[in-house]
Amino acid sequence: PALPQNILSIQSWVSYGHVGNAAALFPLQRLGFEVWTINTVQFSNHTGYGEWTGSVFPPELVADLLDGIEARGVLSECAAVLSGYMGSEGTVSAVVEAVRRVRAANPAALYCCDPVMGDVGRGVFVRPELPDLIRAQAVPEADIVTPNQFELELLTGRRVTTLQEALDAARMLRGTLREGGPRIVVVTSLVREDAPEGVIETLAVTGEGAWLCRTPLLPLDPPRNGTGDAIAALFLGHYLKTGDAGTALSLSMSALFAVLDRTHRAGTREIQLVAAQDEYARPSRVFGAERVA
Ligand code: PXL
Repeated sequence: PALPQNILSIQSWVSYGHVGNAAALFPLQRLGFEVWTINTVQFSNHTGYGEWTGSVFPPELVADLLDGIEARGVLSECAAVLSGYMGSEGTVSAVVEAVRRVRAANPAALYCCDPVMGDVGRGVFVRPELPDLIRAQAVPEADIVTPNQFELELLTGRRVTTLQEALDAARMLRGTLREGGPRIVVVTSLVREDAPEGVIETLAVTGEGAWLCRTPLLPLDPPRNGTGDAIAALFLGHYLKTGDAGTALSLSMSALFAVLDRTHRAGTREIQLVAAQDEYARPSRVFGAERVA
């Protein structure tokens, strides 16, 4: 039997609940991947609670752990690198350096960068110097980027209120991704003026075209942290498995909807990532991805 593919995931860790690696690890394992986690922080819980305990790890830890992995002689077997929330300037450089080292061992390795910067309503919630660094250093190394609508606007300097504006901005961002890779932009949490009421959309733009996946908008208040982290992991996993962005979009959003639907019904603050485990590979309700360009 074929061995599982390996994904290096560099993100935060929380003891309680699900954000960062604690939102990415289990869905990817449940899809059959081996995940090499490097944790950039360990907090008791996500910062959305307003208080937490724990530590931010020094950025040098990323290279140190990668040294140890490399010493196992397995770096060339790394199929992809995934990064999310980056707490400091040092983490951005450390992640970019890790991507370069993985690519030196396996030139075919993909880098999926979730450019976590902020959200509609909350504004920028990372340190003010991070958006420029992510745009200048991380995005040009990426094969897949997964901004939400707010981050797409911040990365491109464009307003996005219609499907056409979303397509234009996504194509503009796509042009700044690494040459030679698949260059996929996935825009999450798209709420546009010219969409039907009561839905939330996710848009995938590649060199072949664009696909839109529409899922029911659930009343989740307060917003459920970790949702974007889970989407990036699920999309990367399904893309590695299928090699098709439209299929990966449909499967990952169908799985995510199942997680949020359970969360809504359970009424919990944390996303129901474990309870929804049977939905990752074969979602019970499939939302198709419609070709829009
Ligand atoms: O979901 C992004 C994220 C990542 N890591 C930590 C967080 C959050 C969001 O709240 O608190 C520690």
